[in-house]
Amino acid sequence: MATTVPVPVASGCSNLLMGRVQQKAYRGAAAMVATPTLALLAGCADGRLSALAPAGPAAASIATIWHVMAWSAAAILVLMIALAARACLRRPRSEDRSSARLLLVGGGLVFPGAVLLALLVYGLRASDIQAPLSNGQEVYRVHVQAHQWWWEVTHLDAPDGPRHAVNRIHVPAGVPFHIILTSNDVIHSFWIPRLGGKIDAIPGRRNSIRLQADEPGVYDGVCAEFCGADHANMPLQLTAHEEADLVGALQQLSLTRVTP
Ligand SMILES: [Cu+2]
Repeated sequence: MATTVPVPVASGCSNLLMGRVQQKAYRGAAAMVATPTLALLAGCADGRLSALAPAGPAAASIATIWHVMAWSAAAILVLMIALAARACLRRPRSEDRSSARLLLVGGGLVFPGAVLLALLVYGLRASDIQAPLSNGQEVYRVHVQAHQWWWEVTHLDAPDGPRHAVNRIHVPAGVPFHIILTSNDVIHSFWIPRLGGKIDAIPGRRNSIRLQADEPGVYDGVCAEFCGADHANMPLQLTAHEEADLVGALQQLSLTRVTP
Protein backbone atom coordinates (compact mmCIF):
# COMPACT_ATOMS: atom_id res chain seq x y z
CA MET A 1 0.00 0.00 0.00
CA ALA A 2 1.32 3.36 -1.03
CA THR A 3 2.02 5.78 1.73
CA THR A 4 2.37 9.52 1.45
CA VAL A 5 5.50 10.98 2.97
CA PRO A 6 4.85 14.49 4.21
CA VAL A 7 7.20 17.05 2.65
CA PRO A 8 8.46 19.53 5.22
CA VAL A 9 7.48 23.08 4.36
CA ALA A 10 9.78 25.86 5.51
CA SER A 11 8.08 28.13 7.94
CA GLY A 12 8.25 31.95 7.60
CA CYS A 13 10.65 32.00 10.52
CA SER A 14 13.10 29.53 8.95
CA ASN A 15 12.92 31.44 5.61
CA LEU A 16 13.89 34.60 7.46
CA LEU A 17 16.75 32.73 9.13
CA MET A 18 17.99 31.37 5.80
CA GLY A 19 17.82 34.87 4.33
CA ARG A 20 20.01 36.23 7.13
CA VAL A 21 22.51 33.38 6.74
CA GLN A 22 22.71 34.06 2.98
CA GLN A 23 23.15 37.80 3.56
CA LYS A 24 25.99 37.10 6.01
CA ALA A 25 27.62 34.72 3.50
CA TYR A 26 27.38 37.34 0.71
CA ARG A 27 28.85 40.03 2.99
CA GLY A 28 31.67 37.67 4.03
CA ALA A 29 32.47 36.80 0.40
CA ALA A 30 32.40 40.50 -0.60
CA ALA A 31 34.79 41.36 2.25
CA MET A 32 37.10 38.49 1.29
CA VAL A 33 37.33 39.81 -2.29
CA ALA A 34 37.32 43.55 -1.51
CA THR A 35 39.94 43.63 1.27
CA PRO A 36 42.89 42.11 -0.64
CA THR A 37 41.84 43.96 -3.84
CA LEU A 38 41.89 47.34 -2.07
CA ALA A 39 45.20 46.46 -0.38
CA LEU A 40 46.72 45.55 -3.77
CA LEU A 41 45.36 48.71 -5.43
CA ALA A 42 46.73 50.85 -2.58
CA GLY A 43 50.16 49.42 -3.38
CA CYS A 44 49.81 50.64 -6.98
CA ALA A 45 49.34 54.27 -6.05
CA ASP A 46 52.59 55.46 -4.47
CA GLY A 47 55.29 52.81 -4.80
CA ARG A 48 58.80 53.63 -6.01
CA LEU A 49 58.17 51.26 -8.92
CA SER A 50 54.61 52.38 -9.60
CA ALA A 51 53.61 53.46 -13.10
CA LEU A 52 50.60 55.11 -11.40
CA ALA A 53 52.85 57.65 -9.64
CA PRO A 54 54.24 59.36 -12.77
CA ALA A 55 57.16 61.77 -12.47
CA GLY A 56 57.62 62.75 -16.11
CA PRO A 57 55.58 63.49 -19.25
CA ALA A 58 55.91 60.00 -20.82
CA ALA A 59 54.85 58.25 -17.61
CA ALA A 60 52.00 60.74 -17.14
CA SER A 61 50.52 59.90 -20.54
CA ILE A 62 50.79 56.16 -19.76
CA ALA A 63 49.11 56.65 -16.36
CA THR A 64 46.29 58.67 -17.98
CA ILE A 65 45.50 55.92 -20.49
CA TRP A 66 45.64 53.34 -17.66
CA HIS A 67 43.01 55.29 -15.71
CA VAL A 68 40.83 55.83 -18.77
CA MET A 69 40.96 52.13 -19.71
CA ALA A 70 40.53 50.75 -16.18
CA TRP A 71 37.56 52.92 -15.21
CA SER A 72 35.90 52.62 -18.63
CA ALA A 73 36.25 48.82 -18.46
CA ALA A 74 34.70 48.85 -14.97
CA ALA A 75 31.75 50.96 -16.22
CA ILE A 76 31.23 48.65 -19.22
CA LEU A 77 31.36 45.59 -16.94
CA VAL A 78 28.66 47.07 -14.67
CA LEU A 79 26.53 47.90 -17.74
CA MET A 80 26.91 44.33 -19.09
CA ILE A 81 25.93 42.81 -15.74
CA ALA A 82 22.86 45.10 -15.57
CA LEU A 83 21.81 44.16 -19.13
CA ALA A 84 22.32 40.44 -18.41
CA ALA A 85 20.28 40.70 -15.21
CA ARG A 86 17.50 42.56 -17.07
CA ALA A 87 17.47 39.91 -19.80
CA CYS A 88 17.16 37.14 -17.19
CA LEU A 89 14.40 38.82 -15.20
CA ARG A 90 11.92 39.97 -17.90
CA ARG A 91 9.77 37.93 -20.29
CA PRO A 92 10.65 38.23 -24.02
CA ARG A 93 8.20 40.18 -26.19
CA SER A 94 7.84 40.22 -29.97
CA GLU A 95 8.81 43.93 -30.26
CA ASP A 96 12.16 43.14 -28.57
CA ARG A 97 13.58 41.82 -31.87
CA SER A 98 14.26 45.26 -33.39
CA SER A 99 15.85 46.63 -30.18
CA ALA A 100 18.00 43.47 -29.92
CA ARG A 101 19.31 44.09 -33.44
CA LEU A 102 20.06 47.70 -32.58
CA LEU A 103 21.87 46.56 -29.42
CA LEU A 104 23.96 44.02 -31.36
CA VAL A 105 25.02 46.49 -34.06
CA GLY A 106 25.51 49.42 -31.67
CA GLY A 107 27.06 47.53 -28.74
CA GLY A 108 28.85 44.83 -30.76
CA LEU A 109 30.27 46.83 -33.68
CA VAL A 110 29.91 50.62 -33.46
CA PHE A 111 30.82 51.11 -29.78
CA PRO A 112 33.92 48.80 -29.65
CA GLY A 113 35.03 50.16 -33.04
CA ALA A 114 34.91 53.75 -31.76
CA VAL A 115 36.70 52.79 -28.50
CA LEU A 116 39.50 50.90 -30.31
CA LEU A 117 40.00 53.77 -32.79
CA ALA A 118 40.24 56.34 -29.96
CA LEU A 119 42.75 54.12 -28.08
CA LEU A 120 44.84 53.67 -31.24
CA VAL A 121 45.03 57.44 -31.84
CA TYR A 122 45.88 58.12 -28.19
CA GLY A 123 48.49 55.29 -28.12
CA LEU A 124 50.25 56.60 -31.24
CA ARG A 125 50.41 60.11 -29.77
CA ALA A 126 51.64 58.77 -26.39
CA SER A 127 54.43 56.74 -28.01
CA ASP A 128 55.65 59.92 -29.79
CA ILE A 129 56.44 61.46 -26.38
CA GLN A 130 59.15 58.80 -25.90
CA ALA A 131 60.63 59.03 -29.40
CA PRO A 132 64.19 60.44 -29.45
CA LEU A 133 64.43 64.08 -30.54
CA SER A 134 65.93 64.89 -33.94
CA ASN A 135 69.70 65.35 -34.35
CA GLY A 136 69.47 69.15 -34.44
CA GLN A 137 68.53 69.33 -30.76
CA GLU A 138 71.15 68.88 -28.06
CA VAL A 139 69.99 66.28 -25.58
CA TYR A 140 71.89 64.81 -22.64
CA ARG A 141 72.77 61.18 -23.51
CA VAL A 142 73.45 58.07 -21.44
CA HIS A 143 74.52 54.74 -22.94
CA VAL A 144 73.24 51.72 -21.01
CA GLN A 145 74.58 48.28 -21.89
CA ALA A 146 72.62 45.38 -20.35
CA HIS A 147 74.48 42.33 -19.06
CA GLN A 148 73.39 39.19 -17.22
CA TRP A 149 72.67 40.60 -14.59
CA TRP A 150 73.72 44.23 -14.33
CA TRP A 151 73.61 47.53 -16.18
CA GLU A 152 76.81 49.12 -17.50
CA VAL A 153 76.21 52.87 -17.61
CA THR A 154 78.26 55.41 -19.60
CA HIS A 155 77.43 59.09 -19.18
CA LEU A 156 78.45 60.26 -22.65
CA ASP A 157 77.99 63.98 -22.01
CA ALA A 158 79.91 64.38 -18.74
CA PRO A 159 81.93 67.66 -18.88
CA ASP A 160 85.43 66.14 -19.08
CA GLY A 161 84.77 62.94 -21.01
CA PRO A 162 82.52 59.90 -20.51
CA ARG A 163 82.00 58.74 -16.92
CA HIS A 164 81.21 55.12 -16.03
CA ALA A 165 79.02 53.48 -13.40
CA VAL A 166 77.26 50.23 -12.58
CA ASN A 167 73.47 50.24 -12.08
CA ARG A 168 73.45 54.03 -11.46
CA ILE A 169 72.38 56.78 -13.87
CA HIS A 170 72.71 60.53 -13.28
CA VAL A 171 70.71 62.98 -15.39
CA PRO A 172 69.55 66.61 -15.25
CA ALA A 173 66.02 67.19 -13.88
CA GLY A 174 63.31 69.01 -15.82
CA VAL A 175 64.72 68.44 -19.31
CA PRO A 176 64.56 65.50 -21.73
CA PHE A 177 67.44 63.01 -21.91
CA HIS A 178 68.12 60.05 -24.17
CA ILE A 179 68.90 56.52 -23.02
CA ILE A 180 70.76 54.57 -25.72
CA LEU A 181 70.33 50.90 -25.02
CA THR A 182 72.35 47.86 -26.10
CA SER A 183 72.77 44.32 -24.80
CA ASN A 184 75.86 42.22 -24.29
CA ASP A 185 74.15 38.82 -24.19
CA VAL A 186 70.38 38.19 -24.23
CA ILE A 187 67.28 40.38 -24.55
CA HIS A 188 66.66 42.58 -21.50
CA SER A 189 64.13 45.35 -20.99
CA PHE A 190 64.95 48.74 -19.46
CA TRP A 191 62.09 50.12 -17.37
CA ILE A 192 61.86 53.02 -14.92
CA PRO A 193 58.08 52.94 -14.25
CA ARG A 194 57.76 56.46 -12.82
CA LEU A 195 59.46 57.99 -15.88
CA GLY A 196 58.09 56.08 -18.86
CA GLY A 197 57.49 52.86 -20.76
CA LYS A 198 59.76 49.89 -21.32
CA ILE A 199 62.31 49.50 -24.09
CA ASP A 200 64.10 46.29 -25.03
CA ALA A 201 67.88 45.89 -25.01
CA ILE A 202 68.54 43.55 -27.95
CA PRO A 203 71.96 42.05 -28.84
CA GLY A 204 73.29 43.67 -32.04
CA ARG A 205 70.86 46.62 -31.94
CA ARG A 206 70.83 50.15 -30.52
CA ASN A 207 67.46 51.29 -29.22
CA SER A 208 66.85 54.80 -27.90
CA ILE A 209 64.19 56.26 -25.68
CA ARG A 210 63.52 59.85 -24.57
CA LEU A 211 62.65 60.29 -20.90
CA GLN A 212 62.32 63.19 -18.47
CA ALA A 213 62.18 63.52 -14.69
CA ASP A 214 60.21 66.66 -13.87
CA GLU A 215 61.71 67.03 -10.37
CA PRO A 216 65.10 66.16 -8.82
CA GLY A 217 64.96 62.81 -7.04
CA VAL A 218 65.77 59.12 -7.13
CA TYR A 219 63.82 56.84 -9.45
CA ASP A 220 64.04 53.05 -9.35
CA GLY A 221 64.12 50.76 -12.36
CA VAL A 222 64.20 47.08 -13.19
CA CYS A 223 64.80 44.66 -16.02
CA ALA A 224 61.31 43.92 -17.31
CA GLU A 225 62.16 40.96 -19.58
CA PHE A 226 63.05 37.57 -18.11
CA CYS A 227 66.75 37.18 -18.90
CA GLY A 228 67.94 34.21 -16.85
CA ALA A 229 68.39 32.93 -13.31
CA ASP A 230 69.19 36.30 -11.67
CA HIS A 231 66.73 38.39 -13.68
CA ALA A 232 65.00 39.55 -10.48
CA ASN A 233 68.32 40.83 -9.08
CA MET A 234 68.98 43.45 -11.73
CA PRO A 235 67.90 46.72 -10.12
CA LEU A 236 68.71 50.12 -11.52
CA GLN A 237 68.62 53.57 -9.97
CA LEU A 238 68.35 56.90 -11.76
CA THR A 239 69.05 60.15 -9.94
CA ALA A 240 67.79 63.41 -11.43
CA HIS A 241 69.83 66.44 -10.29
CA GLU A 242 69.48 70.19 -10.39
CA GLU A 243 71.82 71.36 -13.15
CA ALA A 244 74.33 72.81 -10.65
CA ASP A 245 74.58 69.49 -8.76
CA LEU A 246 74.89 67.24 -11.79
CA VAL A 247 78.52 68.12 -12.58
CA GLY A 248 79.61 67.27 -9.03
CA ALA A 249 77.75 63.93 -9.13
CA LEU A 250 79.36 63.01 -12.45
CA GLN A 251 82.84 63.91 -11.19
CA GLN A 252 82.45 61.27 -8.47
CA LEU A 253 82.20 58.56 -11.16
CA SER A 254 85.02 56.61 -12.78
CA LEU A 255 86.75 57.78 -15.96
CA THR A 256 87.41 54.16 -16.89
CA ARG A 257 85.05 51.24 -17.41
CA VAL A 258 83.80 49.60 -14.19
CA THR A 259 82.22 46.18 -13.54
CA PRO A 260 80.30 44.88 -10.51
CU1 LIG B 1 67.65 41.45 -17.73
